[in-house]
Order: sequence, then C-alpha cells, then structure tokens
Amino acid sequence: MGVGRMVEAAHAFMLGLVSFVQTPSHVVLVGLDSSGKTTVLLRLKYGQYVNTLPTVGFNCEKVRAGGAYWMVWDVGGAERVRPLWRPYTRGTDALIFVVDSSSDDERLEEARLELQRLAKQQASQCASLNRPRPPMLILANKQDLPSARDIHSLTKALGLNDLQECQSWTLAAACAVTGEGLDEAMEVLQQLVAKSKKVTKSKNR
Ligand SMILES: Nc1nc2c(ncn2[C@@H]2O[C@H](COP(=O)(O)OP(=O)(O)OP(=O)(O)O)[C@@H](O)[C@H]2O)c(=O)[nH]1
Ligand SMILES: [Mg+2]
Repeated sequence: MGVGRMVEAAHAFMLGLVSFVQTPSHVVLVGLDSSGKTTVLLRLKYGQYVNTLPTVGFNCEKVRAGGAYWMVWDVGGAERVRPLWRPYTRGTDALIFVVDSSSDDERLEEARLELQRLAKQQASQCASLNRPRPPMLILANKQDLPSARDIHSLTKALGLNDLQECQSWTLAAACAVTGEGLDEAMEVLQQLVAKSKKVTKSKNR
C-alpha cells in the first residue's frame, strides 16, 4: 500500500472513530408540508438532490453538517400529522423550522401560527423538564425561486421578533436543491447548541 493510501485509510479510520465517540446532537425538522424538510435531510445525508414524496410518519438519518454530527429526525408537515411534532420535539437538542420562502401571504401566516404554537409548546415542555429551550434554526428554504422573500421580509412575516427572549433562534437563507447555505446554517445552529449545552452543564453543577 502506498503512503497516500495509508494516510487516506488512517484518515477514514479517525473519522469513523470520531463519529463513533462523538454523541450526535438530536435535531428535529418541522415546518409546513412541502416546505422542503425531507429534501434538506437527504441533501445533508447524501450531498446531492434527491426526489421526495410527502412524508408519512418520519425519516431519521445521522449526518455530519456545520462541523458536527447530528441525528436528524424529519417529520411530516401535513396538517393532520402536525400533532406528532409534539412528541418528536420533546427533549430535543435543537429544532429546524423549514419555511418555503416563496410562500404566499396565507401560507406564511399558517407557518407563523405553527411556529408560535411550537415555541409555546417548547416553553411549557422545557419548564416541566426543567431544562432550557432548545435553539431553533428557521431555515428560509427555496431561495432559488424567483418569488422567494428575503430574510428581512420573512422575519417580519413570521413574527420572529415576537418570539420570547429566552428562545434562542437564528434565521438563515438556503436552497436544499443546490445545498447553498445549508452548511453555514448548521454551523450557526451548532454554535447555539454548544452554548445551550454549556449553560445546562454549569446549571447542573
Ligand atoms: N425550487 C426548490 N424546490 C425545493 C427546495 N427544497 C425542496 N423543494 C421541492 O419542494 C417539494 C417538497 O419537498 P419535500 O422535501 O418533500 O417537502 P417536505 O417539507 O418534506 O414535505 P412533507 O413531507 O409533506 O411535510 C419537492 O418537490 C422538492 O423538490 C428548494 O430549495 N428549491
Ligand atoms: Mg417530507
């Protein structure tokens, strides 16, 4: 075996070891139907665009993104299955709320209501579990579409500034079809998760 091959094999072994040792953060993808959750999950997993069908039930994959390992749970967003978000998001390390940036006013209002409902649910769940609220990444997906709204307009339409102060959140633009913006968004989320875990640790000391 040449030196190059040996270095490659050692690198692969180390990556495998790190992935085995590092506990991945638990993160749940939520958001309205067709916002692009499963496309995001499969892009993170395979690094390419994969065609999807509406999710019935859930998907789960271990991925590496933004410099960290994640166990990503992807739940259906159709109205009748949204009640399932509650058990999936219980005790999670982080949340990703995916929004179709090209939505019309009515769909954005629906997304705003679901987001506010989720934030409230998290507040009461976390109070009962005596743990801080998990950070939330609001992913402004489908930025490739001509009708996509920018971050500023989405912040307003989704009422993000109305989220309570103790909810740590970030908004990032992305396109799951090309993958643009995804890794950067996951890196910011990872920083928020690390901060939140640090606070929990120091509280428990
Ligand atoms: N143009 C564009 N289309 C996207 C993007 N992300 C997802 N889509 C498309 O949006 C449609 C719905 O994507 P899914 O990933 O299945 O949506 P979902 O949020 O998982 O939907 P449910 O499982 O029903 O909740 C598919 O046709 C995707 O190809 C994007 O960034 N840009
Ligand atoms: Mg889906």
